[in-house]
Amino acid sequence: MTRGLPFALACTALLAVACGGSTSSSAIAAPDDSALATVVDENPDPHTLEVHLDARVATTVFGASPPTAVWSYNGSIPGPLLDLNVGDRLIVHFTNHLPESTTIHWHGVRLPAAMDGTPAMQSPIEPGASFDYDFVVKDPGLFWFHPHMRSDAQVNKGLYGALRVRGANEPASDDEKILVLDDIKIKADGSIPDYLDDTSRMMGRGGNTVLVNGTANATLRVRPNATERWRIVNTANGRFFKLHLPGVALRVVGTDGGPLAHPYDTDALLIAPGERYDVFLRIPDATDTSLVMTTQAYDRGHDSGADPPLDVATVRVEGARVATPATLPAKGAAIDALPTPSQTLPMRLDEKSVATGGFAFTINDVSYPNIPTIDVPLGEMRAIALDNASEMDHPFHLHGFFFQAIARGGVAVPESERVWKDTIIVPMKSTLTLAVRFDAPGTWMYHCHILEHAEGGMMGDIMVH
Ligand SMILES: [Cu+2]
Repeated sequence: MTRGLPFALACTALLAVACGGSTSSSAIAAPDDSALATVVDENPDPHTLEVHLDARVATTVFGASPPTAVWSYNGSIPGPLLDLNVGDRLIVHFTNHLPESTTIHWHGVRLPAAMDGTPAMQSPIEPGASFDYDFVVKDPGLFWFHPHMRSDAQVNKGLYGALRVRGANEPASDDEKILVLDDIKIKADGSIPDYLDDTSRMMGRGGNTVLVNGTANATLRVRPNATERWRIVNTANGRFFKLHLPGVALRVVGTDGGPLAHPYDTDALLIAPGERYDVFLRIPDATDTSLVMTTQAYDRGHDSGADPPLDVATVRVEGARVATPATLPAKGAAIDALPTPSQTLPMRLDEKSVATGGFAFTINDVSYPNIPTIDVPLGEMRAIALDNASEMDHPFHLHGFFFQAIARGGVAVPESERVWKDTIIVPMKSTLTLAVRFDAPGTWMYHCHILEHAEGGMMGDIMVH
């Protein structure tokens, strides 16, 4: 299960230097910016991935900037890829070497609540302390891990990593990449500012440097005529990516909760913080050419639509042509509708200025931790009726369960758009109703995944028992 063992060992030896494509001093002649750091599997059982992970201060170099002090998992940004198959057990021996307490939340993974890494279910892991995470992965897809304490600051400093779970009958591709998208704000001296200016508090911290797998100005190397599969996660605090690759359609075949029944093509793939998309694409049959992937303008409120497009990565077409590329997937297994819930949980999302400065983000006019815990009997269905009364989009995330969107603006979501999600955009000034079966006991958090909004109060607990 371990990929590239010698590289992982070399990374361990470097200690303070980030690995996995973040270094500009790599000895490899043609850097592959799509490579993620690896970690040693200490367990001989092929169905168990057992690793040591720590959170530590490290130094890395982003593009042409001077060195940047970051917070990292195992010294790299992103942290090492955790690569599993459905049904595998993951054991993570985690140690906190940061100067403050932390936890790890496994975003999107259906697991026992005690392993979910939230303040509701776990004591903080203090500096110098350790905790073992141990669970079985039940669902195929791309997931990610990050702290759930001061998440706005800790994720911003670099604490995030990807977790891939392969299913039994995955569609074939010629090549496969994972793209972990982020943006960071770095100053001329290479340091990450202790923000929070008012714009960051309001919109979520927007960076000035786009990162793909921890690399600024990344180059993704692809073969002419190849069918590529890209699993993409947006780990940014606040930036919505709207990916565009000139002349190449992205066929969306999966999202947060696994494969779609009805894949579709897009040339503008919108990905809010916390969301994942699984896409196939056919690379142009033109060797030694380059395409620039950009993130396009998108209005998520407060005049953000005026922000200019940014370059995300250069897609470099080179190497041996693929004569017979894999077929783009056309159809997936049907997704059954959840039963219609008989009870509804209304949630009105809003924002307001507070007299002491800054902003409060509210659910039903209250901010976390003052939002009353919602009780749901184990196994029952609920509708979550989201009413976004604010002037900006909020990506709503629920821990522990996948949900289905059943109505937008009071109009039923058609079967062709039925998917399993754990994070979904609630557009400004709109309503969205979700259906959830609460079939796992424990206290589960729900919150906006713009991390400044979550930490600013748009977060609550649901107790299932
Ligand atoms: Cu929000």
